[in-house]
Amino acid sequence: MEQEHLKLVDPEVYGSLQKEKQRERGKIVLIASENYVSKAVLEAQGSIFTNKYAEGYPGRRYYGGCEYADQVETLAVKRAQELFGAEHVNVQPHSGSQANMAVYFSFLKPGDTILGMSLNQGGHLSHGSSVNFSGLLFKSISYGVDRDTGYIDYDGVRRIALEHNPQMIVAGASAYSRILDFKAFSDIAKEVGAFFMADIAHIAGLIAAGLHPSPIPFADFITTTTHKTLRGPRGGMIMCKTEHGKAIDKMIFPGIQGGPLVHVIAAKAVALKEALGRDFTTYQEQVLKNAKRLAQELIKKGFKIISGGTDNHLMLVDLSDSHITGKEAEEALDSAGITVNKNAIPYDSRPPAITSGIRLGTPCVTTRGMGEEEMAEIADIIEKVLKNCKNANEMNQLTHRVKTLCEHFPIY
Ligand code: DSN
Repeated sequence: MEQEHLKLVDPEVYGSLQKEKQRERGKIVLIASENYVSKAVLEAQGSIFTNKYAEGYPGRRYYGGCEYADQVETLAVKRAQELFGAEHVNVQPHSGSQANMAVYFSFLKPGDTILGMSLNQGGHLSHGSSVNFSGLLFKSISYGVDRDTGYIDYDGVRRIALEHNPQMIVAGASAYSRILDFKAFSDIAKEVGAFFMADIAHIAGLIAAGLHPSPIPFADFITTTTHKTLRGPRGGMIMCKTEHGKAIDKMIFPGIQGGPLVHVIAAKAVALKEALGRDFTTYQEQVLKNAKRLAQELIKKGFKIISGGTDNHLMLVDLSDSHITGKEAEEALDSAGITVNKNAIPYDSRPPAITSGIRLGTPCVTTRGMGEEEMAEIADIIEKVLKNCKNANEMNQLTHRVKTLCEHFPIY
């Protein structure tokens, strides 16, 4: 029996875990930032490497007994270097936010200016939001998307950069469905003498598979999480040129973190090995095909998608003209077994806790093996849920259709 010890020692946590397993198996997850890791990644992360303290870096630790911790960290670093073509890699950040923090703290002074994408236009908290350390400790200015096209307004980015002279320009987003032009950002950064950081958390898997242009030739620093399209354990990673490596390593440890999570690093190594395999490219190609098809089907049904479609794994559905808010849509879909997140759309008139949009992504459903036909079925269910969420009979039928899909494409 799986988790027999857990069941015996802590039936409450065991119970929650069983329920979570049912939830992950029985619902269609369209949260763009989530994925299902392989059993190999799970085994590495749930391993005895959790017992080990390994402050420092391979070959220069502050504890004895680190020889196997050194092995897995070295493997993770080498694999990331090969996968992304990066000169220097740090696999110790506990999260994407800590990866970003390490970059800012290494190369900026408090009060310096960061220019990042506005949170309510698709950016991330750690790119300068006023409620986040990045906006509290640094002066933050932001760019956004063109109101009509939904695409990043690069002329606008340049104009703001020339006006404010930021020390750091950040490219990267949590809810932007188009290709990021890293060269354009890099040119602007050079023009104003700023560092350029690309946060590729959402699109790391696509970049690794060569399906989104890489920032490696253009960015001073590249940060990412390892658990989204990259399909690894929850965690962060930093890539940079060799010349910046020492400062980054020193800022991660001892600067802002203590002991690295060796079990997570082991799981990162496994996920990076998986990402180097041919199957991974096929998977990412399908992620893109599925996202395109889902967007097309929704558009056919009359939904508005910000920017008119998607080039990556996600899309933002604009519900501002419909009778339902983002929050209500999230709740209605969840009650039919489809998990999404409400999301502000650019220039949203509703507050962040309500919103006028939902964000949909295809990494999870693609990992389950679903293809374009299933995307058409999911789009149909979404449309009917949003129209008929008050009709119990209709909702029962839709819930049944979700259940059937999940049974045909089992996970774990
Ligand atoms: N919270 C993540 C997302 O859902 O996009 C970003 O870190």
